[in-house]
Amino acid sequence: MEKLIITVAVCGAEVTKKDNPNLPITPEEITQDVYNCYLQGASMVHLHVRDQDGNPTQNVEIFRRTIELIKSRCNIIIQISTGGAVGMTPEERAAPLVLRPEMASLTCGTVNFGTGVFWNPPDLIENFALRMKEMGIKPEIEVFEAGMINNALQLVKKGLVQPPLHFDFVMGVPGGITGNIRDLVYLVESIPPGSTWSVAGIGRFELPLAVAALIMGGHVRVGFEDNIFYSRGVLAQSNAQLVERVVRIARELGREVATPDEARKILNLHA
Ligand code: KMH
Ligand code: ZN
Repeated sequence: MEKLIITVAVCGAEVTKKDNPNLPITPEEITQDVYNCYLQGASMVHLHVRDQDGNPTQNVEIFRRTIELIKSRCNIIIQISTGGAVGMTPEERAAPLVLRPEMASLTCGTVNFGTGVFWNPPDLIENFALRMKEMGIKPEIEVFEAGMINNALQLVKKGLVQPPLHFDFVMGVPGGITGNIRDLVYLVESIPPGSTWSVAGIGRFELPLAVAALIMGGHVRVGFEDNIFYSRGVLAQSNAQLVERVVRIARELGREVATPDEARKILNLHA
């Protein structure tokens, strides 16, 4: 089986220090967390940043500083978020693409997101995909609902995204697809041959879906963006603790963990 790519989503846009005091917020805290996760075996970071009050922001300078700090510590693949937070404008969300990270997230459809709506109409998706293509940034196709796979295939038809595609199935968001294994199998069977995929299970779905991906040959995303608990009612001490658990289970299953450069080869990134 292919080596395992572990992505860590260290802070996201929604979780607060009140939810888990171990949440990294500043560029320095985020960098330290990313580095600790890298040491445990993470080869990619899905990156959001926060402003000085801890609110989600797509501010280019905060992204720039955070990316510089991370790059000064390790060679982990940096995948910035273009999802940002519910309610941000498309221009706000796309702003950090000017930093030309290796990868960026690209959600391929609109979905209810808790009490809000994560708004991704066709013109927004196509515009983001075109910018990524022009800047040589590989998209991670974020799938919150099965129909988003078909939307991604339309982008391929229009020449806006180049196969092989890399998908991330975000499962268990209230408003999106469930976190059941049955639904994961359906999503995996619905993507084109030659694609790579990872799964980000939300909350209690994180661990079972990670284990399923390990067995099915997929890749895994963990981190406070998706889940702040280690076990039922017990807060995780750090993102690294969540990464370490996946590495441990992978080893038990005989699945080797990819370094960032090995992950670059698997994902067809020009390193
Ligand atoms: N914060 C969510 C509304 C992404 O990063 O691309 C969207 C999100 C997806 O986190
Ligand atoms: Zn995100």
